[in-house]
Amino acid sequence: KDNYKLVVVGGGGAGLNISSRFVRKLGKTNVAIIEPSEWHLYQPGWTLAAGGVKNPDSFRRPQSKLIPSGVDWIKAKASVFEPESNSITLDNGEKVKYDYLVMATGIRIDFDGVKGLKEAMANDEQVVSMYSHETVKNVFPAIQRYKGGNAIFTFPKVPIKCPGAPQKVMYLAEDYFRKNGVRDKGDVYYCTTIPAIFGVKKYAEALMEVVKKREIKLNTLTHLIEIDYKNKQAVFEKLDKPGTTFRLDYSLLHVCPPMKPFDEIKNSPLVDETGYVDLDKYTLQHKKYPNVFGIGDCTNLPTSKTAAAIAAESSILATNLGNLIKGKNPSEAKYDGYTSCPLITGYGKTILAEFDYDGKPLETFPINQGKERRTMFHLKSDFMPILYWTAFVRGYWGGPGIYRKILNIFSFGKN
Ligand code: FAD
Ligand code: UQ1
Repeated sequence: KDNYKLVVVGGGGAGLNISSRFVRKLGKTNVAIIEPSEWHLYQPGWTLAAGGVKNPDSFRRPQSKLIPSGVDWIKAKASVFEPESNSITLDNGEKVKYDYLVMATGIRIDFDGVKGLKEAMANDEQVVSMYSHETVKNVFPAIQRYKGGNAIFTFPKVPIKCPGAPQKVMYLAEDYFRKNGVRDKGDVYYCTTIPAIFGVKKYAEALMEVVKKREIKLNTLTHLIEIDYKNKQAVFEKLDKPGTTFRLDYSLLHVCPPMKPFDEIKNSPLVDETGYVDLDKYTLQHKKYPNVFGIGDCTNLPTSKTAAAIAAESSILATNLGNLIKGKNPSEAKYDGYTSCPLITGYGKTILAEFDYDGKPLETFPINQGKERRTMFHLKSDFMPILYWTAFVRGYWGGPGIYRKILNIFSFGKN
């Protein structure tokens, strides 16, 4: 078949959620998903795997079991986009045409983006990164081998997905060091390129309390540029003093690599100057091509890139694109930028950050979520994977918005 009513590019959480919703609206054989890879990765699980809480293999499932029935799986990469003629050329040379297109290709993790990173990870078992299915399994053993010295955790230049994740793994490691009697044998460093521990004031304040209490050394505006594994040193650039670099010895180095759009997307007419799909931030409709929408990490929506954001975006997109297909108003629903980051601060402790485009907290539960809580740790580690596999990828989870409205009837006196 060469023309579909709807083509979805990308079979991550965003693409599966949207194709599930639209096969129900449009019927069998009218929706196709273009996705080259055999496996779907539940990336929010990687923090738990890095902390030794769960087995990483439990976070990977075959796409063949997830792509909704009735949706045609085109197992190829989309290479060239021609939105003027509603056409996509695949990497096998075939063409696919569509009436409507949803872009959901995610963001690329760039292991080549730090000089010496790949060599260091291949040659020094104390240089690790949870940012792929293949490498996440090496993180916890490295944490277990740590016996003292500097344990360094890095945060690259933005944008990245789940901006809380690089510090969640640090808090788990630090907690592990304490529980195993090695915490006083060295220092724990968080080296981040941004000016604060977190981008939202309420949660930044809560996290600064944690950083102080746990005696973590916070280096802001500090950018990892090179790893010299032969000398067991990491090289940083100070962003407030251009041209200044310094070296830190490490005995454990956890790297969050920089991230960027995939080349096929960046080179397409669908993106803005930064290489992300150019959308109206409220309606999720493309700014130039009205029959194109976008969702998730591949977009230029100015919110934190998370699965939680995708859940909220999915119900907005379903309403607006659903309306457009029926000849109704494609701007009916408006996205407020809702996103969420369960900030794990130790084994059994989590601050559940939830906020909108303006960095205003939008908390689901009628309690102060700026506190470390055991309930929120279980929400993240036990409930979220169930919600993800049973409801989110099947297009039955559109974010907690309606529950927030109901639950907050009871939130008298909450700050
Ligand atoms: P992806 O999951 O990256 O999927 C994109 C898909 O598109 C891929 O399958 C890819 O193969 C495909 N693709 C790419 N290019 C092409 C092409 N040219 N043609 C066809 N297909 C293509 N979020 C939370 O909400 N809570 C958390 O606690 C949380 N923790 C996280 C922890 C870590 C360590 C990480 C890495 C992420 C975390 N996230 C969290 C973020 C969340 O995982 C992502 O935001 C989400 O998975 C992105 O989904 P996506 O569908 O946009 O992209
Ligand atoms: C969420 O919806 C989601 O995606 C399914 C996540 O990723 C796994 C999350 O981490 C969070 C916190 C949410 C938001 C859900 C609730 C109940 C607050």
